[in-house]
Parts: sequence; C-alpha cells; structure tokens
Amino acid sequence: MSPPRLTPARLDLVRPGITLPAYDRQAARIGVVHFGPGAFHRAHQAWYFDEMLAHRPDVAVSAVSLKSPGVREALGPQDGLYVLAEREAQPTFRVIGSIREVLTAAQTPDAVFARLASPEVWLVTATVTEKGYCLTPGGDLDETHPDIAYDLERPDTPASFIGWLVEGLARRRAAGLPAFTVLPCDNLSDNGGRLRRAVLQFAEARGEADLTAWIAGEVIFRSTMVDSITPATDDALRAEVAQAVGLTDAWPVQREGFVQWVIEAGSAADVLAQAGATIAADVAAFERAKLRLLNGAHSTLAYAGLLQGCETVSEAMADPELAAFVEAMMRQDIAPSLDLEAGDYIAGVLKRFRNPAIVHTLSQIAWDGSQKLPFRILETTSEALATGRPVDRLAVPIAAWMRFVERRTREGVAIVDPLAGRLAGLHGVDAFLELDEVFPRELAGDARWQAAVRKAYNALPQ
Ligand code: CS2
Repeated sequence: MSPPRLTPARLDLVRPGITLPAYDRQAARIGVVHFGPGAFHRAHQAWYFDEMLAHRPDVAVSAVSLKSPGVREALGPQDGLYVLAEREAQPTFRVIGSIREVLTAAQTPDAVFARLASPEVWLVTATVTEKGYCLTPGGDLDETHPDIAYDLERPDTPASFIGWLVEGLARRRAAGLPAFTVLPCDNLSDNGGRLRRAVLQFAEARGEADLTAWIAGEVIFRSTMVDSITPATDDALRAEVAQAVGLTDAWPVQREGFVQWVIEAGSAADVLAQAGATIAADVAAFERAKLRLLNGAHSTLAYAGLLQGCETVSEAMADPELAAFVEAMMRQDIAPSLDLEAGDYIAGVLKRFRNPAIVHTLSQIAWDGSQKLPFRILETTSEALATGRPVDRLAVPIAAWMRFVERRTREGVAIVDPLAGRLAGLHGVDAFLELDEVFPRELAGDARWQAAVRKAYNALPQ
C-alpha cells in the first residue's frame, strides 16, 4: 500500500532526515511567474526560490503551464509541494515549497493575466525549451509559426509564451504598473537578447507602437545560464521517494548535486545572489562554455551512443572509444572557440557525466535535435571554419543525428522534434543539408564541412 499523499497538513509525517521548507509558507507571497514548470524548473529555479524564501517572502512562484494540465493535476492536490531528490553517492531528499500556485494557461487564462498584472509580481522566468521562443534561424520572431500567427490574430487568448508575455505586459502597462524583469532559463545563446527581440517584434506586429516603445524602455530582459543534470521522473523515483519520505508524491523530480545559475547583472534579479546564483556582467562567456562543452558533448553522446546501443550517458561514457572521442572534441575543437581556460571545467563536466548515481537516458537528450544542434554544435562549427580550425570531429554529432533520425524512421519509432514530420521523409546527407531551419546556408554550402559530414556519415552504423 502506498503512503498518504504529500500535502501541507501531512508534513509532520515526513521521515527524519528529509529537509522541509525553512520558512513560513503561509507568509510567502507570489512575486514570480514561471512559464514551463517541468522537471528542470522544479529541480533548478524553484530550488533557488526555495532557498531565497528563507531571506524574503516575496519570491514564491506561480507556475504556469501553457497547455498541458499535467503539472497542475499532479501538484494542485499537493498545494504545490513536491520532493527533490539529489543524487550523489548518498541520495538526499528535500520538500520544496516555493511553488504556491499551479495554473494551466489554456484553462484559466484570467488567473494568469491577473498574476502578470499583479503589483506584487516583479519577476517572470521561463523554461519553455528552444522551440518555445518561436524564432527563425536568423533569430527573428517566426511570424509564420502557427501559435504566433494565431496570437497575432487574437492577442487576448494567447497560445505561445511570447503571446502571453506581451499581452501580460500590455495589461500591466494599462494598469499603470511598473514592468517586471524577465529571465529566460533555456539553453539558447544570448537567451535574454533573443527573447527581447522576439517580444518587441511581436508587439510591433500587433501594430502597437506605444506598447512596443514602453517594452523597449521599461522591461529589463537578462540572459541567464542554467545548469544541472536532471533526468526525467520515472516510477522508480516515485517509489523511492514514497519509501524515503513516507508520503506519496505524484511528481517528484531528481537532479545531480551540482547546480548553477548565472544571471546577467543589472536587474531586480541581482538579489538572487543571496540564494547562491552568480550575478555576472558578462554572462555570454558562461553560456558559451556550458552550451558548447556540456550540451554539445551531451548531444554527441546521445546520437553516437544510441547508434551503438547505449541507453544512458554513464553507459556511453563507459565506452572507452566514445569517451575519448568526446573528450578530444571538447578539448581540441570546442575549447579553442572559448575565450577562457576550459581544462578544469571540461574535467568537471566529464566527471558529472560519469556520476553512477544518475541514470540519464540518451533518448531524453536526443529530443528536439533540430532545435538544439544549432546552439550546441553548429555555432562552434561556423566559427571553426571561419578561423581555419578543423571540423572533422564536430561533424560527427551532426552525421550521427542524421543516422539516428533515419534509423528511428526505419524502425517506425516517432521522433520527438517540432520538425518530426519533415525529418521522417529525409534520407542521406544532402537531403538533411537542405533543412534551412537547422543549417545556415553558408554552412550548408561549405565544401570542407560537407566533406567532413559525409565522411562521418559513411563511417557510422546505419
Ligand atoms: C541535456 C540538458 O536534455 C538535454 O538536451 O543536454 O538538459 C542538460 O542536461 C542540461 O542542460 C544540464 O544543465
């Protein structure tokens, strides 16, 4: 029989040794609206807000899913409480209390607008994944994206994150309230700059010059680098949490012990330093290092590892050839693209990949390759070509992705990717290189790189 459900009233049943919220939850006030409260948000930013609540009460979170009711159904009955498992040699468990409201925007839009136009809200954060920014490869707002096209027709009932943000800001301005600060927390280079540009282009496309000018002048967007390896929740975690904590949690989350949030300085969010965030004048250097080294290596292990039958990151790292390849790529091909001494950082990342307590499936990382690879591998590749550095190793994850897509299609397994429909029809390097959503034209036409991709493709298993 499973133990009773996790709720505030039952916290006194929690087993000894489990960390509980170290503040008065009733006194906490919602000052943050977060879009996309999936496992990563709850393992990362919500943990920082939980730390922060010990210092000040106005950082509780209203967690907003755009369409899917899953998080609200799981956490609503738990009054937002959930368990975070930290996986190092000995796992530790902590009940996180920073989420004070869980909303599904499509179902209760007025509640979301009320939060966005609340005088108490001072910060909006987001983990909506790369595709949630609705950008063209050149970094403009994709006005042909179905959700954006819909939101431009009907701005009062948005579907996209951008649409919600702009309509929320419009209502805030109409109410005479000051703007909030916006912190995107997804793995895109210059995420703050990209989001600002998309928001301004959207406001302009709505035909509202005053609103556009107000956003341009008043709303502070800051780039952030987020890092913590967060394997998806599975039934084994649910069972382990029930046993260790003594209560049933419908959706616990897990991550490694390492956690990092680097926030570009110069906004109200600077106070998050009190919770352990790093406030930095130049966040781009952190972003580039993390995206190219950690995420680039992750995607390489994912596609190359899956092709040779591995299932998890630590399994792929146990393959001496694959591990040596990834390390050489990091040290010799990616590190030279960074303006810093990356040796210790690389050693640290490789150690994290080997953490035996983390079961991180390669297929989770393989999702959304068309969205991830441009930031993780292709930016480094274009720079390498421009400066005459080698691109042979950097071509391998791209060729492995092509082989991976072809294999899944052949096996009749659906690909998780916004371009899945198009990808399923592709065969051979040339067909993939025509995807201009993924490959910048200049890169796709580069003979040196094309040759490297073909060579890698031919050497990889089908
Ligand atoms: C991973 C990331 O799923 C993926 O694509 O590469 O989620 C990675 O684990 C995080 O960015 C680590 O901070």
